[in-house]
Amino acid sequence: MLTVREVEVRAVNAPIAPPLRNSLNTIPVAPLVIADIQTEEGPRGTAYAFAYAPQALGPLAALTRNIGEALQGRPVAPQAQWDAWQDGFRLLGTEGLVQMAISVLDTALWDALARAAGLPLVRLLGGVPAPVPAYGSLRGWGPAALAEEGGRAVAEWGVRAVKCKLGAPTLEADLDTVRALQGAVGPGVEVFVDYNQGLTRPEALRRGLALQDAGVRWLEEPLPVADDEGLAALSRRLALPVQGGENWWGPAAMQRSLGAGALGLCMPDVMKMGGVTGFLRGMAVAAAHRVPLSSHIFVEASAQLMPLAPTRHWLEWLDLAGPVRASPLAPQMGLVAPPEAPGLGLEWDAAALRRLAAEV
Ligand code: SMN
Ligand code: MG
Repeated sequence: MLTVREVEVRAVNAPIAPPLRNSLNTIPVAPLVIADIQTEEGPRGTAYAFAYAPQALGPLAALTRNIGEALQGRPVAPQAQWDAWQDGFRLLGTEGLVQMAISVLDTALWDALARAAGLPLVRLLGGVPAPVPAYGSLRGWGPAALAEEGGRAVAEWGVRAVKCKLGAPTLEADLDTVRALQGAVGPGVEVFVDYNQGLTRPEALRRGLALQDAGVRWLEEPLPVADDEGLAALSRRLALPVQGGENWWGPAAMQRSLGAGALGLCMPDVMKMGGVTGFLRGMAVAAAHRVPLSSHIFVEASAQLMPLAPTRHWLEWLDLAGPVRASPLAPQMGLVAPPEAPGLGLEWDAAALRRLAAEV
């Protein structure tokens, strides 16, 4: 049995080059919170969360530190600890930064357990480190930038699918982007599109029908995450599957959406779902509904978890921690395999962390 000695929390601004763009935002840096757990017995565990907005970096680091402090002297038992956290924060609520802090601590606990066992996490959890197909999640905006980036993703990683952001003022402009990207990646590579919750119900139907005719293969977050009714109605009208889930705050939220028939495909985010524990429980929800499950960002944890998903689909290749990671990870011939190193297989580049450290 392992016992927590100390939890250390750091923050870093990892550059995103080229910046991540969508119809609303440009994100040039990834504000990351890193949690390191030192056990009494020696093994350490590490994980990171993405704060999305610079304004959230300090508060997320502080919450993670405060929640982490209470782990001192506690056993490294993430499943039991997860239930204790969900119960303990019931009055405050476990959406938003609280769930992100729980998620990163949970994942660091799992990393410590797997390192102590000398096993990659996927093996500790009873799976095999099978390679999972990855899609290239593109960062750019507009036809020219996306065609160039999409062509590069296919050439460099051998991916058989790419995803771009849409949500231009007109449908015609969105179709121009899709056609340019399709032309650049060629007919054997699937194209997915992501609206980041930006459309109205009638516009989602209008654009969805046109994108379906254009040969797009998934329509991600056309409507706000809470609009299960609108998403379910849209899903009934389209042959093009509606994708979503990166904004679920845990397995119960996932169950509500899938139970409502909102989505044909799902993609929970390990750092919003409640870490490895929440994601494992989410996999069971997807399996019960027979809905294909993809991952959202966090390539290291996703590489360990996706082989365990009964309805595994695609791993999203969008490598936010790459600039501060020492351990290599990249798709090879379109596949991402979990490394054989113990734990998540995640080692930090100490010099990069120092250079990019944020004061929090
Ligand atoms: C996305 C969201 C947040 C960070 C990176 C990317 C996007 C996706 O919605 O699905 O990749
Ligand atoms: Mg998305």
